[in-house]
Amino acid sequence: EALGPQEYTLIKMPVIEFSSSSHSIFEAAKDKLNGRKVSLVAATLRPETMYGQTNCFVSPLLDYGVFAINDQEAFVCTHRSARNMAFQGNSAEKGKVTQLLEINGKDLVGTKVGAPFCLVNNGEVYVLPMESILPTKGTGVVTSVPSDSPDDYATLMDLRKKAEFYKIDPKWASFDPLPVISTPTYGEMTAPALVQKLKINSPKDAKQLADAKEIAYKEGFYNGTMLVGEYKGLPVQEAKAKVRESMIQKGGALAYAE
Ligand code: A2H
Repeated sequence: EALGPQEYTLIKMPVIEFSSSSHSIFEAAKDKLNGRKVSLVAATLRPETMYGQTNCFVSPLLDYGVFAINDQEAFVCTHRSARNMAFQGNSAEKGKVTQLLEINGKDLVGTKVGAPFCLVNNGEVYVLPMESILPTKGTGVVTSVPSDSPDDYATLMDLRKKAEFYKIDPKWASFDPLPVISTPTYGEMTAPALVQKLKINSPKDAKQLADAKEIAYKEGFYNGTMLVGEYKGLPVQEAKAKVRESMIQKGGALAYAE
């Protein structure tokens, strides 16, 4: 665990089409939303991997709020993170949190969102369930990059295997990992290589996944080279801050610390 504040990047994923259950919930709250554009916001430590997003995750075990950010926009995230954002300059009045409605993660599953910078399926991906999401960090929304995150890869493969059990449409989990970063030891698919090497069979293999996560993070950051995007060919160490800055500049991302 880091001792100082963690510098996250919030990735803003505007809703393109609500799942049928969230559609009814948002329809019923039309007056409160008052025309605001709704986005899911995910906290990431690896903004340079966003080119390879294949989906987005929420926890079916958590309740989320829909918070008014201003007159035009509303964010879907945990109350805790909305409060943090309000103290970090993302609200009209410092510290003021305006919750418009509440929605369970389960109801968001199947929603189609736009993932800025994502090179998969023209930047349109689906919300899927991830039970290991903690309520105590980030926004409770996670962007999924199975090429570089062992947790994301293991969860995506499990969802594909048990689509019926998880009550998901197989189409939502159908986008394959995309090479984003090349590392000398693991090639162009660091997370799948580590999941195989450490014999990880499911998202419940917590110990091996923690090890894989640590290795993937270090390998990607210290030895990785960008394969795609604006900073293709650059070492990840140099590209990371530049990608982040560019994403923030273009309005698809926000700085966030906790
Ligand atoms: B990362 P740290 Cl490609 N619960 O983003 C569980 N995990 C969460 C979370 C929550 N509430 N909020 C964020 N996260 C994930 C990309 C990524 C991430 C890659 C590789 C590794 C990686 C795509 N998913 O994280 O405990 C988010 O996933 C491994 C460090 O605060 C976020 O960055 O250090 C990371 O965990 C934050 O974890």
